[in-house]
Amino acid sequence: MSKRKTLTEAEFKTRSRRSFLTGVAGIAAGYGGWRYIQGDEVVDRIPGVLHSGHERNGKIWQALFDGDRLAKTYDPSRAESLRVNGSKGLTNEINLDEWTMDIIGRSGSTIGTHEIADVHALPFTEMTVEHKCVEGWSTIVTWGGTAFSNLAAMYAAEAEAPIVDLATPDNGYYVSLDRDSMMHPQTLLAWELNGEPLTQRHGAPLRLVTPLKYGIKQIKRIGTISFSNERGPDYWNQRGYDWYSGL
Ligand SMILES: Nc1nc2c(c(=O)[nH]1)N[C@H]1C(S)=C(S)[C@@H](COP(=O)(O)O)O[C@H]1N2
Ligand SMILES: [Mo]
Repeated sequence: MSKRKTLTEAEFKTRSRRSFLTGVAGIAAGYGGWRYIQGDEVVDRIPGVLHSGHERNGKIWQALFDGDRLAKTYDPSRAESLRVNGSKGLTNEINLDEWTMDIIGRSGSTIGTHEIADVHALPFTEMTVEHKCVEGWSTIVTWGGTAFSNLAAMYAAEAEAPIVDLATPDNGYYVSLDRDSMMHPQTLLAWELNGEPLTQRHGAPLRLVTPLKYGIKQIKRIGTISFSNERGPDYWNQRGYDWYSGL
């Protein structure tokens, strides 16, 4: 029996309201609204009126999140090559043989350190999904790696924490995600792209892939994973994008 929830009327209205709000924002932006937006208070470089829309969308998506929902998957023959987009935290090449990843518990202390071989030993999954960027482009690609939940199972007690924060080794890029999204079966720690080992610019040796969120959350070159009770710093949220960034 499917556990998928049927939308109640109230939830359906909420969802319609979201489309309505998106529409209003579009009209406001198009119809001479630019001056109004420009004059509005600027929050983190994004005009306040747009920022509040982003936050509202984020809250609504989170309320509607259904852990059973899967991102659409495609036949692997549909996979295309992926552009490199975003290089924060990736400015230097690293020695992949020396890479290790630290796991930090809620107390703030390191509770584990892994070499890539530890991660490669976990069950392997491949999936062909659409990678979507907030800039408005998308590409169908095949990712290979292991479900984050397999790593989390090694830290069962700490993995009860509601938030997971991830950062590059140099802290140049960092994201914060809700536990439900991290434990979703399509959220992978990935080391392959279209059947090949990841290149450094695509995040080698290990990146996050989570097709129910925009690319901004899919951090390349993971250096630390922290279980937390509170949302940690999030690079694009600090610059005005909604924290949840759901799809
Ligand atoms: N470390 C790091 N990860 C990152 C970014 C970045 O700038 N630095 N950009 C993000 C964005 S906006 C996108 S769309 C994807 C792009 O992944 P790709 O370069 O493999 O296409 O990486 C995400 N992860
Ligand atoms: Mo992106």
